[in-house]
Amino acid sequence: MEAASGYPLGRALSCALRPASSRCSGSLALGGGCRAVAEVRVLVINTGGTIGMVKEDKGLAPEANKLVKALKKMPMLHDDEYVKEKKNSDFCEFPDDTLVLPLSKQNKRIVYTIHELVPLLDSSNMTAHDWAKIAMELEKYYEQYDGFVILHGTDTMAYTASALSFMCENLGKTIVLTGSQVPIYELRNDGRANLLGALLFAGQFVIPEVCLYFYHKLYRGNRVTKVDAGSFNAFSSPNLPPLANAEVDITINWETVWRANTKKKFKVHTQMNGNVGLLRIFPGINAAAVKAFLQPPMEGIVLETYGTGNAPNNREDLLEELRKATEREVVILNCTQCLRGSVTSDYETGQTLTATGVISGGDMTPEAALAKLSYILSKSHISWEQKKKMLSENLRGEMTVVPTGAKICLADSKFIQVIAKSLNVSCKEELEAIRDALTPSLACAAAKTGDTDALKAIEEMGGNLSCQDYDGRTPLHIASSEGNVQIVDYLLKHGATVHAKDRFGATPLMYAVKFRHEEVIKLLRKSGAHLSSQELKNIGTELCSLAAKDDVYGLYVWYLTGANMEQTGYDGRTPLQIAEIRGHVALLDFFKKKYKEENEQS
Ligand code: ASN
Repeated sequence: MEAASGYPLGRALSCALRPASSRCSGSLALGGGCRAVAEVRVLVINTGGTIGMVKEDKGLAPEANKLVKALKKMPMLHDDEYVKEKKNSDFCEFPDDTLVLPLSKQNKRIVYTIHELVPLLDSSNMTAHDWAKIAMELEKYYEQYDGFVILHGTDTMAYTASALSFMCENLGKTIVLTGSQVPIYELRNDGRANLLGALLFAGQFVIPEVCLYFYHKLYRGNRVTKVDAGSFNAFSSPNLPPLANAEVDITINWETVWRANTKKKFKVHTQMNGNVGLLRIFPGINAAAVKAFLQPPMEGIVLETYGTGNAPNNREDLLEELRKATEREVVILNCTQCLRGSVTSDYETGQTLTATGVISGGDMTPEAALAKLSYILSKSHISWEQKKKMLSENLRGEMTVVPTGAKICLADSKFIQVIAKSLNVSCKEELEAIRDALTPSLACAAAKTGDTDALKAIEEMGGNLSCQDYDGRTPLHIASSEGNVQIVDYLLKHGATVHAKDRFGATPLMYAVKFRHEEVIKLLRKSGAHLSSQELKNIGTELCSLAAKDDVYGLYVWYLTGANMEQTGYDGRTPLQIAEIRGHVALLDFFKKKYKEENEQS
């Protein structure tokens, strides 16, 4: 039941397609409001940490209800003029505690709100219960914000980042943990720069990972460890280069960014298993102490061993305790004590340890290994064998797994080679630059023509299928406009993000609605796509206009997006009231069915 063309587009898109000169003050109006296209929303969850601490008699401690007031006085972190202007405009409500960054180089306005958890904690006091609190907050507000920042103490930030990376299942938005070594209220501090950097990443880029931003670098959260208590450069990611560097320019290492390859919606898993622990071996370790550590209720431990995963193989008493534990199905995950490197099977001492039933933790940090263990052991519906298998797999980019089988590399692409030759290019970096320049156009063209093979080839060359063209469109935007369900499905399974916004602020879902592709809308929704809260708020007039024209299908596709159909138009009437006044029988029937369906669901 594809509708006839000529339907007035959603206001955002109709505005998007108008010439730039007719747009309101150089920015795009979305819906009925005056929101600039470049406005993005970030939720900051403040859990505590030095960044918001003040010196008390007994030392530094977090102080509640102080941060927002202080930030409002910092011009680099809040533009009060902009808020005043917005408050004076007719359509925009800005709650009092709203903060706004000055306009960024990327021409975006990052509007942010701080939610303070109670009580604020020194991160040394944090437990899995606090991780669950953060995760639930993320789930609750997931659809209302474009990105998230978590303010956290540095002492256990690597543990929380690792835990959240597993607890956040099918993540599609950017989450950035940050904090500081010196309180933001002090004259010389690192809090301001860290908060600013974290907001810029969370607000401007879709990096669907739990990240950690500190001292000009964005890291994968489950790869970091705190290495310095007295430096602003407190974190290191020994086995994975940073995801991004914020130097004079921001450079993102898109090839390293982890993509979930899933079509499922975001959800959080909060029931972590607490019967886990870390055990560091040392020369002469006491077997009785190891035995005691491995007793019930312990279900899994991370064993921190020497070098490439070695332990003494002349200590039968110790090996016996480890063997007995694995036979009782206690999981023992082997990680190196070294800062950098991986567990291997190079040494006899390491192989003897493996023979006791210990599993290799590869190049995972102990923090990530502990979090992974706690996460997997909490999944009660999977078998012990399955759990062990999952521990060896790369679930969130936490470990390096060397791919098996031949991989096509950049140099294998005839197309790129021909171009490179005519441009006199020979070095790898230049080849990569050509690939990156061509990928968006090639991938969007492949999405338009429905060429899965071309998409596969681009991916195999290391091209990113979430790449954006000159107008910020991704292949998913194109496939959604085309209504090509197979390509949409392929892209979703290969890491394409449903949250990408083009230059006009429109998501793939918005295009699917615009061109009325019902099946694509359903597929995108299943993968967690949603219209932003701002867009949802402002579609009343559009819905009423469809109701006035008795356009049942037009309303139905909006309904599929999760839009609130009871919104009023500019004259205060709902689409249903308009249908009643005009006596549109088919439309009234649609509303009746919709209410019936909703009642049955609730
Ligand atoms: N003790 C502090 C904390 O972890 C350290 C910091 O944030 N720099 O909460």
